[in-house]
Amino acid sequence: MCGGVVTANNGDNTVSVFLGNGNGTFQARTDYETGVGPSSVVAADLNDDGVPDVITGNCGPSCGDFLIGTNSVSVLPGSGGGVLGVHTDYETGDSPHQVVVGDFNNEGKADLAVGRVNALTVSVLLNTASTHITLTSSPNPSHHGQTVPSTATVTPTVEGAGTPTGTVAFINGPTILGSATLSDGVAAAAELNLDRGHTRDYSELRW
Ligand SMILES: [Ca+2]
Ligand SMILES: [Ca+2]
Repeated sequence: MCGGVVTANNGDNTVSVFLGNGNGTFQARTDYETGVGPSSVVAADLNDDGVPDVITGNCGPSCGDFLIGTNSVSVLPGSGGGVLGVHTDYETGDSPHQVVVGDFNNEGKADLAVGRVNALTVSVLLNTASTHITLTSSPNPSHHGQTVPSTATVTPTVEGAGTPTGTVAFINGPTILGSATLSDGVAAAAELNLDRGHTRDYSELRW
């Protein structure tokens, strides 16, 4: 991929993606639906999967008589090659005209700041994307001294957030029992030895 251009199409409720050919020319556009009335657009990787996502500000008549927006921002997750997924809309309050991206609470995830024209206000939308972890072990319950293979499945809580990567640490209180690297969102731990008295899945899990 050689860069590209994305436009906000206020009257059509879409964005258009024009992929570059690397020589200053572009391929034919592909349109993707947004919330009502996109009036500004920016591209940034919000879900940290290495692929740019597209964000639009959807400003209504308060930003211009001809605008039809609904006071929201739309987020369209990128899946690579300029392809965008289904938009998710977030309410912003009146006149959300321009959107910028930055980590405004300095915790490692990109957030949005929206300049609201009539309100003379900047509204910040913090990135709350997270993961859900399911842990299975067998045999369960186990006997003292018996090794217990365990598997952690990590899924994103936000649609289109991509497959989690990293390392899962299986812990019991302050004790790390083992660890495993995620592959397609699944970490299969080496067989773990549990102390006497543990009869169920471990009480904590970090990744
Ligand atoms: Ca992304
Ligand atoms: Ca942040």
